Amino acid sequence: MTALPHARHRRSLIALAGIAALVGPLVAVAAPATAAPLGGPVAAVVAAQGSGPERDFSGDGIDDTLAISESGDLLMYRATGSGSLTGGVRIGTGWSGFDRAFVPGDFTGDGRADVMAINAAGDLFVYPGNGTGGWLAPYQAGRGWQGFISVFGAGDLNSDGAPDVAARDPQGQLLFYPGNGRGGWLTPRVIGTGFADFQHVVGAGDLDFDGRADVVSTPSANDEGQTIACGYDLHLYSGTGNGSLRNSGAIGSGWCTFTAVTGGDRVLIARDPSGVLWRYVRTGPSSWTTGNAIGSGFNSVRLVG
Ligand SMILES: [Ca+2]
Ligand SMILES: [Ca+2]
Ligand SMILES: [Ca+2]
Repeated sequence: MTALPHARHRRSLIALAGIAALVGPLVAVAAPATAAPLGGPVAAVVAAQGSGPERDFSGDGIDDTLAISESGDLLMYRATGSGSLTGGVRIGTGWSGFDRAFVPGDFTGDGRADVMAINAAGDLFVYPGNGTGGWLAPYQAGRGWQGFISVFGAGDLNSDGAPDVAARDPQGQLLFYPGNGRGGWLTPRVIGTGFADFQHVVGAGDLDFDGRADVVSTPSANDEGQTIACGYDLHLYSGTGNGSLRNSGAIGSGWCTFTAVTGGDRVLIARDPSGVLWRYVRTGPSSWTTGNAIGSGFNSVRLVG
């Protein structure tokens, strides 16, 4: 295990309480009438407590990797039981217009993983997965989402069974957008500061094995104008179960070279500069598997985070 990070690299995390309203994205709580799949009791489809974003789109129970090609095709790479990826299958077209796309897990509450996508105008759309590699009718679930440093599926940070979303604004605030389990939102709030300089921040499930979903960050390769040593740099923010986080220090090193990182349920998948994807599985409160190379050639696509 790594030691605690050098103080220069440590980021403060200040929980802010009592914030009633946010200056930022306007969230449309109600989905438009075109959204068909929002019915059904939430209790029947809740994910396990502490889970990260579910990413099984094909329906075989194994999380998949999604990416957008240069021509705008949405590609699904099914994973085998060992994590190795099969060839990409096109499951969507016209995705080049989305600046961001990520997997929140099952946002709509039907037990099937979904995708969120944000266009240049800041409109956020939900693409509900149909469980067999296709889609139910997409719908708009927000506006004003342009301008964030990143937006990502945070897992179920408030332990209510519904997956949540988080975003980093240019001031470094971490904003928490709780899902309502039916394809809409509960009231967002700020849950941290000092997140601007990280290269990647993702939810990856319960990494410290306390039953609550957590968040990790990786540093920029060039930090504060200097090229930093690539150590002590996968940082854990432990979820408290009520939507807030606490800084739990470094849980890995060498992560500053990765050009993309996605999180699943106690799994991180990271792309190295040569386009190879590496899979790391959290096996205990302080242990990872050795990274396994699960695919190559991913420099020509954008990973769906
Ligand atoms: Ca769903
Ligand atoms: Ca939640
Ligand atoms: Ca945890």
